[in-house]
Amino acid sequence: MSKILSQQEAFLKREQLVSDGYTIIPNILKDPLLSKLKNWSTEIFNRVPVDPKYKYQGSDIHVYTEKAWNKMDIKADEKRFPDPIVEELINYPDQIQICDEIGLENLKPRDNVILLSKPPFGPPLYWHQDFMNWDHPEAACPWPTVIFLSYYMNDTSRKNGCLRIIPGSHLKRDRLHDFLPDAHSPEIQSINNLDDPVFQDHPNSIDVPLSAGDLIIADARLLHAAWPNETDQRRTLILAWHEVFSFQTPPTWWEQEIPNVIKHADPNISCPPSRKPSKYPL
Ligand SMILES: O=C(O)CCC(=O)C(=O)O
Ligand SMILES: [Fe+2]
Repeated sequence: MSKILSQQEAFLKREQLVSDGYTIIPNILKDPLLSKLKNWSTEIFNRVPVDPKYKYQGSDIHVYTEKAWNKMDIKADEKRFPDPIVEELINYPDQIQICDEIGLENLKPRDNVILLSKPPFGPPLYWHQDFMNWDHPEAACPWPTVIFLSYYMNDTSRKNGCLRIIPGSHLKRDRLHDFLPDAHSPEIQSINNLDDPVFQDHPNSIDVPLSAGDLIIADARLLHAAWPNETDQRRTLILAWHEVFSFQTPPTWWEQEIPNVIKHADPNISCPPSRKPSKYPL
């Protein structure tokens, strides 16, 4: 099988994911699956109205693999349902190959995708991070443990609401950590003023404009947001959460120090989920 990335390129992507909290591999998802996903998501968004609660995320539609769905005991509705296309995306051969080339060991998809839309002239998305285990020593891992793999269905730019990130914020404390409400909580969803600090510009933020089909991989702890959509075209994102490197085993390629809090963590420790950074990031 021929490589997608050279060894050097794959190494640099991995370094970027570890130190900046994200990496981009251009042009991974191609036709026919890209067009199929575009049409499939457009059809869903034409059918399903957005609850105003989700106005900043633009939508909140979770679609499951048939296998995951059959293990769950919930009734399908327009916002939660199974579809075989999810399996097609999660098992997309070039995506699996690229993750392997980068060295993402023990990669475990959560077997669903989240459809996030930004309708024409939709508002910005607030700053947030999506990690849910901040009280656990896992939060101190210098390597990622939870990542999203995402594709935008359209080319994105500042004009139509591209992603914004604060590189390195998955490992380093930022003043935002001290006042942001929990991601996607009623508190942040009910903000009604676009001048609120949760939307403010940040001196270290960078725009992440992408082309449709580019793969972006990011650490769940990374602070991110999105610009408003100032165009008359919908901007759609398909995001799949994955676990990676089972805690507390470091990547086989890890050469740096392993923090004591991870080395000496009780392997049976269990902590209630928390979206709020406490001790970490330092
Ligand atoms: O809309 C985007 O570009 C990002 C969405 C996101 O980060 C989220 O909904 O958690
Ligand atoms: Fe997010």
